[in-house]
Amino acid sequence: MHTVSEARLVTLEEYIIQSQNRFPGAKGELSQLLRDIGLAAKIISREVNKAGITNILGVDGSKNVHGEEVKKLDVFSDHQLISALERSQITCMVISEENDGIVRLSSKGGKYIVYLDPLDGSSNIDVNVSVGSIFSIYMREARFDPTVKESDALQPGVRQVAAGYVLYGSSTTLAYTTGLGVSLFTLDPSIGEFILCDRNIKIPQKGYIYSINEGSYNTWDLGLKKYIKYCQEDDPDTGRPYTARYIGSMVADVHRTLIKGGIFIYPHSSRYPEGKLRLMYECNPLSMIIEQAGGMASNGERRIMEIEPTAIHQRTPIYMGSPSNVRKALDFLVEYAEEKSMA
Ligand code: AHM
Ligand code: MG
Repeated sequence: MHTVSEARLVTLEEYIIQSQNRFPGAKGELSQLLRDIGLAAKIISREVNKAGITNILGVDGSKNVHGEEVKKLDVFSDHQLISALERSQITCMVISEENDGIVRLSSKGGKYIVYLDPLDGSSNIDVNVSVGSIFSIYMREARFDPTVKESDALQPGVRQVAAGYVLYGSSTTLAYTTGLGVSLFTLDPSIGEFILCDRNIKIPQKGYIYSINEGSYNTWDLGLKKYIKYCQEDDPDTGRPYTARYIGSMVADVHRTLIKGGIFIYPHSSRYPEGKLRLMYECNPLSMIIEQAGGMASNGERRIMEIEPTAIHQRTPIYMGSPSNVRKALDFLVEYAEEKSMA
C-alpha cells in the first residue's frame, strides 16, 4: 500500500533538475555529469550487494559460481564510472585510483575533469563491510587547448565545482555538494532510484567519537598521542570518555562522522611520513562535503582544500570532522610540535 508521504518522494534526477533550474543560465552539463555518476553508482551498488555470489574474492579474470569471468569489484567500478562519464561527452579527463596516469576521454573539448576513487576500502569487501565511491569535479581552465594535460588537473580542492561519495553500506547512500550545502540520498532498491533524505545536512559542532587506526599508536607524533589520551578521559560535557569507532573504509568513517559528529584522523606517522590517504580523490572531496556541512578538514597545519597539489596521486595526513573536535586536535599538535618525533 502506498502512503501519502511516498507521493512526495524526490528522486536524485528530479532534485538535480530542480537545483539546476535555480540558475537560469545553466546549460545542464554539471547536472548531466552528476546523473551519470548516480547511474554508475546504482550499477556498482547492485554488484557490491551480490559480491558473495559473484566470487569477488577471486583474482581479476577468475571464474564466478556461474562459470563467468569476473573482474575484481574495484576494476569493475572504475570501468562503470569511466564509461558513464565517457557517454555524456562533457568530461575530458579522469584521474582514478585504479590508473597510474590520467585517462583522456574522447571529448577533448569537455569542460570537466573528474577524480575518482571508484571503490574505496575495497579490502573490506571480502568481509562484507561497507565500501564507497568518491568523486571530485573540476573545470578545465585551458579549455581551448586541444591537448589535455595532467597539469590541467593539478588544482587545489577549493576549486572543486562539485564533490561527493556513495556509501555501499546497510543501505546505499549518496551525498554530494556543488558548494551550496550537502544533499543526502538513499537508494530505494525496489524502484532503483536514489531518494532525497536531507537537502542540507549539518555536522554537529562537537561529537564524542574518535576514529583512527589505533594499532599504529607507536608510529605517531607525541601531540597526536596526547590528543587520543585526552579523548579517553572523561569529557566535561558528558562525564564519559569518547567512543572509538574505526571501520577502515574512509567513506564509511567520514559518513558516520558527518551524521554523528566527532573526528576522523589518518595522520602522518613513521610508517607513512606523508599520511596514507590520497589528496585528490579521497581527502579533497570528503573535505568539501565536511566543510559544506559546517565541519573542518586540515592536514595538521593547513586547510586540506588549500593545498596546492604537485602530483595526481599525492598523499596527505588528514584531521576532519566537527569543528570543535578538529580545533582541539590541532591545539594538541601545536602544543607538542617541538617534540614531534618523541615516543
Ligand atoms: P584503499 O584506497 O586501498 O582502499 O585504502 C584507503 C583506505 C581508507 O578507506 C581507509 O580510511 C584506510 O585505507 C584504512 O587504512 P588502514 O588499514 O591503514 O587503517
Ligand atoms: Mg581509496
